[in-house]
Amino acid sequence: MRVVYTPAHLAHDITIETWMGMPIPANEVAERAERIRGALEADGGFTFDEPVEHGEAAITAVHDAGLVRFLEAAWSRHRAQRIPRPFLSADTYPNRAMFEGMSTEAVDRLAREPVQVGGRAGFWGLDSAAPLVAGTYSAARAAVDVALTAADLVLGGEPAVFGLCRPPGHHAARSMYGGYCFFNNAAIAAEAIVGATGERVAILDVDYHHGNGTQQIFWRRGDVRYVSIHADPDHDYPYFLGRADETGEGPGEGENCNLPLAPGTDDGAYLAATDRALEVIDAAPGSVIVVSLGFDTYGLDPIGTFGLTTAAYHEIGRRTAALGRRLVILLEGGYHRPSLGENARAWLRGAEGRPFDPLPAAGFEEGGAVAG
Ligand code: Q9C
Ligand code: ZN
Repeated sequence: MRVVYTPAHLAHDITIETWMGMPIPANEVAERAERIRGALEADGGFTFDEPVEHGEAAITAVHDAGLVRFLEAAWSRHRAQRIPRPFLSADTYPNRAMFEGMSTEAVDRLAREPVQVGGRAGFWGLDSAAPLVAGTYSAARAAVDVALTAADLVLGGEPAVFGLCRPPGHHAARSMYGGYCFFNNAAIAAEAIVGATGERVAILDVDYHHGNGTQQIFWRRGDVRYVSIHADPDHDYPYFLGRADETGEGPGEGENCNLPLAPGTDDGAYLAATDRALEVIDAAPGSVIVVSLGFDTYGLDPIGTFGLTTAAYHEIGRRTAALGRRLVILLEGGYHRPSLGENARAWLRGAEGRPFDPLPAAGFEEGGAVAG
């Protein structure tokens, strides 16, 4: 399988994030992508391509240009304001109750994008889990190029390509970043594929978290079917979206399918949900699936509660490919660093119909995670 990778992700050099008001060691770190690259290199069955630069038009096809401008300038504004913090995080978020009783027109007129960057980060951001540093914008742009290059390779005839995107994307909405995500790599790729083929495209999101951004972007779209398996938002981030009764509106009615699962979900229940998700995808025409692939469903993941095993990833990859559609597979989350390489290798080998044999030399320093 071909893999699109660039060391440009290293510029998004994150060591600390904030969680519920306190600094904690960052989860979405550069080591994640490097672990996966190392395992795929060691496998020998993967070849690596550098991304091709695609420019801004593919991004503004799904994102507000104001978000792009904010992210581009945010670090220089942070520096210019001499904010004594190692990364940018918002000072205020515009809770909708701040405007209670004011008309939509009044709010549009009065609640402009703030001038100071602590307010601007709240205007464009969802939460404090997406710290922004000097190299974040260039890395996020490169992740988009990784996704678009993977899509190009598939449109050129490859049956399945893996885009090693970092930072991830599925929490980023049209006009919002958050949840470690800045640009929605999968949505940008799906939009580009619709544009290039005129076909319908399906997105299968198997990250542990609901891809609120992808859902929002395609909510009214009849040509992109979004199907997501994730932790029930009654229990986990992003809390406000991801329920089964969110089915889309207008031309998108029935094109959004959420399959929330209980905390602690294991292989059996997850594979049953996978079969349901694949049925929903199979029921609409189209020849390409964009996969938002997260490994935070793994049993040892530090922020997820599910109990998936490496063997399950091999099987999910196998079943996804068995639909017979071409796959643009893009990395989202997954934070148990020692297992990421083997889990990615298992999934991708499954998608190629190859067996999975654990690499003896790749043993997980922090525990025998191969069996989960
Ligand atoms: N204790 C992705 O997986 N909350 N984003 C973290 C940590 C934010 C996850 C809480 C989770 C965002 C792409
Ligand atoms: Zn996630």
